Amino acid sequence: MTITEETTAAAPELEVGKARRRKEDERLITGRTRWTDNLQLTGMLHLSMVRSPFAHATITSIDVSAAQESPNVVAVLTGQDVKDIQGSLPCAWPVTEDQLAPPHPAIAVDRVAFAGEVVAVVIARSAAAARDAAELVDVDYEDLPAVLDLKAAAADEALAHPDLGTNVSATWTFDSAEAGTGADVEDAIRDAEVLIEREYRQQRLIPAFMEPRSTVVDPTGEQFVMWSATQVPHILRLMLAMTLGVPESKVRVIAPDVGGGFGGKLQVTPEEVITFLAARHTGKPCKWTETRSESLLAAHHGRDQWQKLTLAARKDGTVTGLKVELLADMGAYLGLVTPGVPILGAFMFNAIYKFPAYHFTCRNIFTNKTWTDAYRGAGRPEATYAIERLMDELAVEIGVDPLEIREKNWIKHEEFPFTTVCGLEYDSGNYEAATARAKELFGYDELRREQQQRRESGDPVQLGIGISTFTEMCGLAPSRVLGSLNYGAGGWEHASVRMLPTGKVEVITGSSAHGQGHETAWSQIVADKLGVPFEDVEVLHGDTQISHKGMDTYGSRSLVVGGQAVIKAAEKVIEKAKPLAAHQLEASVEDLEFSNGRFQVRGTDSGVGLADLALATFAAHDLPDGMEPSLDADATFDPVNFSFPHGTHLCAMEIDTETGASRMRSYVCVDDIGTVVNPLIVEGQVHGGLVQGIAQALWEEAVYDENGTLVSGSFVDYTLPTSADTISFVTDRTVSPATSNDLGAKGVGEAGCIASTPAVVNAVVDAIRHYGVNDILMPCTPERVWRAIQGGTAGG
Ligand code: MCN
Repeated sequence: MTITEETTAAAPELEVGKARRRKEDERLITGRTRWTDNLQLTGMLHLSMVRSPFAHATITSIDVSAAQESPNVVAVLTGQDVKDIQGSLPCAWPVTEDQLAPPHPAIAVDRVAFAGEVVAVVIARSAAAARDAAELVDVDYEDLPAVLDLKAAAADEALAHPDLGTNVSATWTFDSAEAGTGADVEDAIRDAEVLIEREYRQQRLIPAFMEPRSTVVDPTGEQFVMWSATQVPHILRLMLAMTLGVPESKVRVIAPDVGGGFGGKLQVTPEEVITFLAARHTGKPCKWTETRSESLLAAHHGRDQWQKLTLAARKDGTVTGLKVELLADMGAYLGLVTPGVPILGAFMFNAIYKFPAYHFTCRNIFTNKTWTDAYRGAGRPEATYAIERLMDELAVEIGVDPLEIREKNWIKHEEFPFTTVCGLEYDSGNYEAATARAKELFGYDELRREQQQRRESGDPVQLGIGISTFTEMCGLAPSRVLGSLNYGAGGWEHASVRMLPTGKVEVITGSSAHGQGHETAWSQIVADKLGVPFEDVEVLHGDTQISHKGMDTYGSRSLVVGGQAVIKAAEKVIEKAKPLAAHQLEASVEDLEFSNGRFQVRGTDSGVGLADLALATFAAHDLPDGMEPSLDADATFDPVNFSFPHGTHLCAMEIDTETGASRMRSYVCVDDIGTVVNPLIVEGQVHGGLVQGIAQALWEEAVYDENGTLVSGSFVDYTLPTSADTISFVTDRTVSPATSNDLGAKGVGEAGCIASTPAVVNAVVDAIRHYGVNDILMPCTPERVWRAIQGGTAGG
């Protein structure tokens, strides 16, 4: 899809639908912005963390004397020094009543549970001095048995936290028969004519955001002011207050421009707490910025699951049930939403299909590795991968085209709204339309013919076609649903819209964009709603003092929840202005209509603009009795449902069977995200998501050695793709409007990432299935593919 500002306005008079270039890009692209690490405050001190090289060890002694005497060092703090004040880092999602969780001190006190855990912090007058002195901190460790392998950990072969007595943090189940949302899966398995049993692995991934984490805390005023490269300034403020016992009113958190997060900055990090403690200890502003190696090692990781799956079906391809047994690697600690990530996936294994029986069990397991938490899609890519891989396997088993098997089982267009076997109500969708369009753009039938020819001629380069007809639940989330899942916070979002005396508009949003372009999209929404020029809208966010309420940005929630809050606030502004307009026009409010920024007396040419009313409100000389002199309004919106974007992704992969090398030949995706506010932003979101999902399929993996050392600790070994590794994607959209917000929009921030991984792996497997291959472990490296061809195994 080629999108330009000029050509794509669906309705040129409206802002929503226009491919506006992002307001924020000029400052971001030219560097004329302030990242946290650019901040220089008078007398500022710098921190360097001393980290454990051991995966599991007792700290027998720490000698900080040499570091303390090093030039320009102000202080060195160990866990012992702060053990009474550092609290335990928060986990906001106890998924079960009896969930086990070890205390999680920001600085380890007497034991470390993963390589990279902070054992001391050096505070110095320069970053270089801090780094040099950190080298001089002398820590003695006594090695403890470390448990690194997820299956070994699940069997308690060694304990990540001996005091807990087990590595199992929690076991969470959902059963459709018990929940009353469907039939009994054991019956479905017993009666199955076809059973597909598979075990898939979700490798460990690293969010690898562009801007490393950075935090500055200034304790010198009336408040502690924290700047942090975070996705969640509001949640961070609350959690800091709760963890450290500081009143919330004494903490202000500012997320300036943030260079990406992908879930990796949805966290209250040890380093943020330590920077806070250091500032409190020294009474001086303190800064910590991580190196890229620290980021890969110690910022939370994502995915890392084993999935055991049993799919029951009839011979005609009708799926009758699915049983999912997960092992999910928590790593060493529970971060903000660690235990909830696999649980989010629980509701998505049925995807777009309407089978009647479903059982899900997840065991959350501790290991001595960096803890896992949200990474783009969080739970939903894992589920989508499993079901979309299984649908291919079922198609092969009964000998039909994989698109046909999907069509047989998916929810038909006329069946919406549809309540799934998990009890979710999908409000809208059209899988037929998206698939038909994708097939056409892809040239599905021709590619299948070519595939056949290559097979028959024994071409060393084989062609595979991969399909992913995905959906996902996003727009986190109705607060009641979050409550029913034990999540510790709501899913609402807050917004304020302020008419300034000059007629310009200030929008304050509780969402906290870190690359998603909310300033532009919110301006488009408000421009339409209030009838003001796009350029006249200023969007403020990411500062708890300015946007005092908010739930921040993750779970592709900002447009469908935060954007809707903005709409509600703008509507309130219009309602507030109406009596003043009536007063000025000497008409009754019932006779007024509002459009294009003006109140008009129906059937006359008498009217007044919102800008004039804003000035009149400011002067307040002649307001109707009882009207407050303000055209500002607040709204807090709690959605009634998630939004359910979907799409059909088709991928063609060429595999050199002699070397195992793969080449992407084409990738087509037709996504349905309801109404689109800004097609250009959406295109960027889809592209970015696709690349991340494809990277999981082909390139990325966090690898530990047998001692628990992160081997893929730099970008040499953690192989992030570059633009040279990807191809031009063909994108298009269908539109089934959502019913849970006025725009009819569905989230898009994670869609590409959720959909693309199974499309690519399905294509790789499809290309070499005739060699007896039915799975390849991700990432499907040339070596794994080659081994699979040789041995017909998953390619180890
Ligand atoms: N949008 C639109 N029309 C729609 C849906 C969305 O125009 N129908 C626009 C929105 O207005 C917004 C953008 O697309 O500008 C993304 O919207 P949304 O789907 O609501 O997602 P969020 O803004 O809540 O962003 C979160 C999402 C997540 S969960 C991850 S992870 C992710 C992602 O966004 N991380 C990102 N995209 C990212 N993009 C960048 N550059 N950096 C990250 O860290």
